[in-house]
Amino acid sequence: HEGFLFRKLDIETLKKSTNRSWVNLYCVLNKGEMGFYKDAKNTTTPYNNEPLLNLSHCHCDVTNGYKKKKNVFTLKTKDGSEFLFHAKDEVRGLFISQNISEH
Ligand code: I3P
Repeated sequence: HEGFLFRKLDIETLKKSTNRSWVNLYCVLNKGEMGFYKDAKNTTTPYNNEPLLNLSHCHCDVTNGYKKKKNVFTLKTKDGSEFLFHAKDEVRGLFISQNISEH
């Protein structure tokens, strides 16, 4: 599974992140890990050199308090970071978050 999603880093290792803008990233879900790339054609160099995210230690939530956009789900990581992901519609948001949660 792969595709573009807008992503915002809300909390970085338990602290409010300083880089708070939405970034359109090419997200690749493969073997229980998620990688983030600026460009769909180049999935060898990750965005910001971020390591692959091991999804078995992550938690998704579609019923979060974010009100400014619809179809936003959160992903909490093991190290206490929290991403917001903006999906194009509700079905896609549910589908993606379920896929993430299955790992
Ligand atoms: C951020 C950008 C985000 C916004 C965030 C801003 O500014 O406008 O879209 O989040 O607000 O800090 P910049 O691009 O200059 O970093 P929302 O879209 O969720 O409002 P925030 O700091 O209240 O999260």
